[in-house]
Amino acid sequence: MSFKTISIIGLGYIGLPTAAVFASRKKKVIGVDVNQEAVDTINRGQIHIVEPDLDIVVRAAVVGGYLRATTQPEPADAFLIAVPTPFRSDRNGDHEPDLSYIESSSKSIAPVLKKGDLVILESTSPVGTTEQMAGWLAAARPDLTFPQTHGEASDIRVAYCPERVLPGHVVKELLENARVIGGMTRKCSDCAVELYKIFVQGECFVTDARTAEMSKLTENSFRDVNIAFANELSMICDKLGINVWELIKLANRHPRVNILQPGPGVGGHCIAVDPWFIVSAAPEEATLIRAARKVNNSKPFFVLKKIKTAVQKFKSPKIACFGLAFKANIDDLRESPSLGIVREIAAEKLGEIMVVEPFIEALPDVLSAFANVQLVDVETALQEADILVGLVDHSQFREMALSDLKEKIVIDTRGMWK
Ligand code: SAJ
Repeated sequence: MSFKTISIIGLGYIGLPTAAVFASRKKKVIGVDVNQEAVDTINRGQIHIVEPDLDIVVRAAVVGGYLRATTQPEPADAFLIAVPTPFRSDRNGDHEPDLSYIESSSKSIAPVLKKGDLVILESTSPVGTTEQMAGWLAAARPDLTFPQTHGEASDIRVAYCPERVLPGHVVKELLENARVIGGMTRKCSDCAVELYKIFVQGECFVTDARTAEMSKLTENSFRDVNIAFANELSMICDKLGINVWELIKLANRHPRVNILQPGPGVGGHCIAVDPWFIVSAAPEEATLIRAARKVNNSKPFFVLKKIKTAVQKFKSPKIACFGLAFKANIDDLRESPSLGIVREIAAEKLGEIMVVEPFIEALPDVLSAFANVQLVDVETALQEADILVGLVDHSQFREMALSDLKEKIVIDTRGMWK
């Protein structure tokens, strides 16, 4: 099968880089997004998200005439759906996946599907979503046949292929990472492998759609559980007066131990979300995965308590918060525990707050609304603050020379100022 035109539905953190790398292989790529502003930005050869090197690849793709964005789906040989799958809280405080974006994307491409097309779901999804998507497509196009009813003989091929790229390294990891490809039939998988081989240099491992869906959720839950272990250790060590970073370093010298790093909590839009998809599918069985989520969600409150204790030592405390991003060396503030902590100390009026975040130019709205919060540079924060709170281990913060700290209280949630 030859793929002349490839359409990517959803031009966000995954869809846009994917569209651009297909285009860089001289494929005609049609990017589809409901956000007109994003579409216009891309068509100017610019990007609406921040990711190293992505601007160069997108500009080249648009200028070369290989990538074009639109709000309306058009016919193509392959469709990749890369839209968000958020969750909504249910009555028990657990979380239900929200598949409405996948549903609306499937319904929007259904009218332009033709015999022989391939549809791939890339969005992180609960087990069974690919079959559900195929069901939506089949209901909208009774004139075409689909794998769930016609197996290998179907007109349309359907597969699930999760992305696994690390924000901040997306362009490199898209090319180099191995891919798990779960077709609804063997032919569906083979067809999807052929598509990804256009740019993927890593290995493509074939499985069924449900295993591929679970594989993505498992990878992020594995990380969440392991970070929860580190975060729990940090709270235990605080109680016992032990330096958790030294402890982890020592324990990790054991040949079969590899503990991750504690922090102020787990942020981003993947690791703090995906485990809930497993919990919601198997609530009675997923006890460890649920507990890990709770441990990680509790960590910002532990940090807040530390700050509240520290401010009591000063009449009018000045608190410097180092970092707002959800992790080191990126500008992404989404689901950031650090941002949540700063917002809380601002709302509780614990003192004058100085935020140092070299990756942003202005405070986000949730903070600029507070009169007691300012964005400052490292020097001002170090000179003026009574309390230094290390929230994000940006390289610049790690390398800071912290000599004159006599009167200051240091709360280092990342172990960067050892
Ligand atoms: N974190 C810690 N301690 C650690 C490692 C991370 O506290 O030792 C925190 C980070 O500070 C951050 C959060 O965890 O707040 C998540 O960061 P991350 O670097 O672990 O992961 P993400 O969310 O940037 O990307 C993850 C990756 N998944 C895995 O590593 C298993 C990536 O490969 C996935 O593609 C991505 O989720 C996704 O899109 O699902």
